[in-house]
Amino acid sequence: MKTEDKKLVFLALGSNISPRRQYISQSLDLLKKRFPGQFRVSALYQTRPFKNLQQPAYINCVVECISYMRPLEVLDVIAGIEVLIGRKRSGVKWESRVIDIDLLLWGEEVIQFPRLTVPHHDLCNRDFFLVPLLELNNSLVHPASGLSLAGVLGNIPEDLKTHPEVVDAAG
Ligand code: A4P
Ligand code: MG
Repeated sequence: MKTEDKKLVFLALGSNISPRRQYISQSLDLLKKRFPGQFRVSALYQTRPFKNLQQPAYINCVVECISYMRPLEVLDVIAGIEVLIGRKRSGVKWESRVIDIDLLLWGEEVIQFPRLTVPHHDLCNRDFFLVPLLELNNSLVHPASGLSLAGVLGNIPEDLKTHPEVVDAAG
């Protein structure tokens, strides 16, 4: 294994089907097994559905971990975990989901494959990604634009805000 294959990556998790915390926690356990070593998890945030769609509220969080895999291997790993947790895709865009795991950042790289775009294509519009991401590291910059993600968060328009609130232990 070459040291240049070692990357600091950020993954986002979201669930809006009950029991949301259980699906998140099971996904985190499975991710931890696939990404041994450094593994930091943000608080869990309750968020309103993005773009005010008529769907249940989400729980979102972000994980910082080390990957020794290639980006497309990581995509396959997270898709496999989604299936293990019970995600079924009906093909409907933005349907409710037991778990969605997205790859937000891959070190400071910009990656473009037919089935993978990193940074996540909508990172700059989604406070439910940015708030937990910045909780873990508030000096992150967007690898493509060089803009500070804290500044990007401050520019999200009102109609896209999901108002993340930390969920307490009982939530
Ligand atoms: N793909 C490309 N780039 C990536 C990446 N960086 N990370 C491809 C993960 N996947 C990536 O994703 C479709 C395909 O995107 C994958 O097969 C992969 O090859 P998917 O998970 O199958 O479909 P999806 O997640 O349902 O995509 P969709 O419908 O565009 O949903 P979004 O955009 O992910 O949004 N509101 C709140 N508050 N919190 C949420 O977490 N999530 C969504 C889902 C909507 N509203 C939300 C939340
Ligand atoms: Mg996804």
